[in-house]
Amino acid sequence: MERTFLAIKPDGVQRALVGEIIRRLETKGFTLVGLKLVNVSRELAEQHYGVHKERPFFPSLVDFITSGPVVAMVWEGDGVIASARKIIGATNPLNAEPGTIRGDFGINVGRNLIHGSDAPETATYEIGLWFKDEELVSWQPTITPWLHE
Ligand code: DAT
Ligand code: MG
Repeated sequence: MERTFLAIKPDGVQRALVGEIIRRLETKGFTLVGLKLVNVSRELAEQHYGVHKERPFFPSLVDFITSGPVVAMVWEGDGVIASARKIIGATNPLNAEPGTIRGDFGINVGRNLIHGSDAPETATYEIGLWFKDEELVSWQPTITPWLHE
């Protein structure tokens, strides 16, 4: 079953959007298999955002993601990687459609509330970076027959 890594950034936690964000993924029908509150180290932040190392915004991005608690999550379901990216919305909240998390709650690219893996390879990398195997819980929701034909 496909899995993705999502993280509610410090702005989402400070703005009390944790429940709202989790609700959107839960009610869509995806399954939560990993969840923890993390004070992100600079080392973890730099590994997580390694692909952006040369970008001008990299230092402020690392400062931001290490500035307060982050809710790290792994979600499971058919097509969850691409679907979660749609639920999250465009990188710049001003371009994100209403109805998406960033479109509904954000106004600035440096405060865009949530991270989501963008492809199967990055999902695998990010899940392994943030979670130990034993922190992930495989379970079968009883609503499964009501979500899948
Ligand atoms: P996404 O988070 O939608 O996958 P990304 O991987 O391109 O976007 O960038 C990672 C984060 O870096 C993004 O969530 C916010 C920040 N960022 C991206 N582009 C930026 C820019 N032009 N100015 C400031 N921050 C930016
Ligand atoms: Mg990205």
